[in-house]
Amino acid sequence: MSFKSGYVNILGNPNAGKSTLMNKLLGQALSITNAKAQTTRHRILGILNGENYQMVFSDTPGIIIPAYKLHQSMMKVVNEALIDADIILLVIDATNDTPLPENALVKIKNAKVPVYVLINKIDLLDEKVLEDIVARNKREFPNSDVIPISAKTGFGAKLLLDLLLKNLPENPPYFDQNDLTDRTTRFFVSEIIRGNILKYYDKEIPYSVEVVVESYEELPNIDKINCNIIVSRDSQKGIIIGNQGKAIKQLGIKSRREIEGFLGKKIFLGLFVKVDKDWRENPRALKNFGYED
Ligand SMILES: Nc1nc2c(ncn2[C@@H]2O[C@H](COP(=O)(O)OP(=O)(O)OP(=O)(O)O)[C@@H](O)[C@H]2O)c(=O)[nH]1
Ligand SMILES: [Mg+2]
Repeated sequence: MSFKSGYVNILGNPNAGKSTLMNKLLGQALSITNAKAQTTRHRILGILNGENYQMVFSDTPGIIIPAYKLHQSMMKVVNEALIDADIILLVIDATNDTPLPENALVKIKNAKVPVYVLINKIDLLDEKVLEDIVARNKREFPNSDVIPISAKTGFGAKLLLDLLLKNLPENPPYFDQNDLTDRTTRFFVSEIIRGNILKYYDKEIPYSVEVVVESYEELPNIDKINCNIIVSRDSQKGIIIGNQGKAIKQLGIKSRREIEGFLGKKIFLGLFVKVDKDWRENPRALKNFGYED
């Protein structure tokens, strides 16, 4: 049998459940997820390897109208994902009827590749409401399959994977068949810490923070990792550290455990807080932190 391979790019509004869906389809928690919007800031590839196929999923940042340079970089990778997709998965949050920004909607509707419209979070809906939402989306996307799913419970995931496999183009694999992602261990370490910051801090902190791995030393029984937590203002530094360092200590304990689970290895984790005013607007800082120009 011939080999099938292609890019399946996951797009949609912030908080629609894109990262949860990719993790479910991969059977692995690769991308961080959170109830707060704008969790994902990069394009993250998750690769599903089968005997005769390789599905290259792209998790992408939620589509927004950019307010600062960080957002512009986030939307640049969304646009790239719109262009290089073999198949587009448009994830719609059935519990939130905020429309997509018009320019993105037009691009998705005019895409030359199959677009599957996934009505997500149906575990939170009753049937009648769901029927209305499906009907509305069928009118809006007459050329697409509209599929109800729950990325959280996995409802619809098997059906979706079968459909994707059927529609995947014939191609040799794009990546080594042992690869699970294009991202490095350092990237996932910093994302796990940022994920915990999203979980344990609120107000403006989740949107003002970046995490950078400063050093990573692999020893036989333990990895020694030092990370900088970058914030935009002095007052945020105090919040991250907390009264007598209690908050950052908790953050370190939770993050260490999660990273150890991810790596299957013991780690030492050092966390340091640095202020870099307006890093979200500074092209040099953004480049240093791995964002596209
Ligand atoms: N009940 C329910 N919750 C879901 C489902 N899918 C996602 N969620 C929740 O919705 C929130 C957002 O999920 P994410 O996967 O982080 O959403 P996202 O689209 O990647 O968000 P951004 O990266 O911010 O654009 C999280 O709290 C998820 O647990 C679902 O099918 N059912
Ligand atoms: Mg996400």
